[in-house]
Amino acid sequence: MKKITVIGLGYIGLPTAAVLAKAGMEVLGYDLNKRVVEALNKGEIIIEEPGLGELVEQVVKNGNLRGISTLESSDVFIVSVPTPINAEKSADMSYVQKAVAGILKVLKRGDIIILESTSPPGATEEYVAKAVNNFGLIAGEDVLIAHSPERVLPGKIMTELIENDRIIGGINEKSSLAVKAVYESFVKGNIYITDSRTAEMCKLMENTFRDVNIALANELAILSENLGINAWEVIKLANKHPRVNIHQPGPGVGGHCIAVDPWFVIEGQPEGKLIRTARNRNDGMPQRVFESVNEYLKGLNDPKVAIFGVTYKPDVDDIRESPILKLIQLLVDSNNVRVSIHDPHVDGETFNFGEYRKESVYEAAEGADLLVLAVNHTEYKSLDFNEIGKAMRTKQIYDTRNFLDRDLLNNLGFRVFLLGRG
Ligand code: SAJ
Repeated sequence: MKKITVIGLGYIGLPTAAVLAKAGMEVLGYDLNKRVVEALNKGEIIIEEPGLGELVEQVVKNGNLRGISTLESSDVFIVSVPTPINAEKSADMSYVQKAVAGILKVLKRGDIIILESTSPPGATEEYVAKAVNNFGLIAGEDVLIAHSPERVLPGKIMTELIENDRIIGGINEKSSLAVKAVYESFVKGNIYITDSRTAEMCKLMENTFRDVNIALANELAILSENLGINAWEVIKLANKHPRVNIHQPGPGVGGHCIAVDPWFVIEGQPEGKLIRTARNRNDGMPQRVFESVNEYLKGLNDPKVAIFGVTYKPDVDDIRESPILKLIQLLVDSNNVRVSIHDPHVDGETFNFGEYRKESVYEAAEGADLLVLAVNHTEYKSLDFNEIGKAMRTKQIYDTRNFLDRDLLNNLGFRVFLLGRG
């Protein structure tokens, strides 16, 4: 049985550690954050992800997974630490470098190192293989190294981790084959082998593909607003074509992946113009929504807006790179509108604008002149808009996701604005 250490117990590392433990491996979970490690050793988690809590409890209880704060000798190291983006839009590889430096302290001949963190092309060679060679062991011979990008969808991680196909890009074939054997212990999808640079680029291009497509949908929404067309109707009908799949417009693209990865592709590449334009189009959406909000509040005395949802997408507790935070920042900075916020998944203490957060939808709507449906959380589908309307000063709703039942709201006396409808 192999001893595996997972470094970085976030949305990817912890689920990976748990499924490996379930597959019968002896798994150690390492994190810099002591709170995460302490929780883990009690069989608890501090993030939201369907199915994760139960599995962690089970594998900690049966002794297959344990949290550590100091790295120990191991047969396999899986690095799944964040690779955030710098102010100048390049990858911040410092967490990866720190993880690799930690591994070198306990590394021995025959070990395997897997980089799962999303990284720019060339990173596995540059930050892992080179460090191992400099340390005095031969990368690809003494220590086998590969990039295996995670591709799971937050909210569905526990099934996608097992069912999805997996790409493994070794720095040589020997590395790829050894790493393939590790993932075969729990992956039910196909496992494809390639080189590390190709694997890095695959992961980045998957998210870039989505970003560029969302940018196209957002552009359609803006043009439709200008032209007096309903973009949602266009999308519905155009998507009847067998080879067309227009994505969903919205108030912007968030999360630590799609809003970030395209920048890694064009890092140092001035020719990546299309990708750059798409990124800017999506990043511009909070400003566009902000302008519409101002338009809908025009003429009102001391207006108040209630923002429903702050996470980067529905039914998660993750606010990283959320476009809604940008929207709130614009509203707060403008100084001419009062703001209240509601989100059932986010604790007021965990984000910058927590002071504006209200516990109930009615408190958030109290005295408001516009309710902005910013995130389509499932809970928001069944709200009592009759009661919400009574709490508001002006019955206006701006649906940025085409999520709410317009006829019902109209019948309740609401004026309904829809992003993408002219
Ligand atoms: N969004 C739109 N319109 C759409 C789809 C999404 O505006 O049509 C927005 C969402 O509101 C959200 C953002 O895009 O703000 C990203 O959401 P998402 O659900 O598309 O993706 P993520 O970031 O949660 O997960 C993505 C996935 N990548 C792909 O689908 C290609 C996932 O498989 C990756 O593992 C993950 O990135 C990652 O970790 O890289």
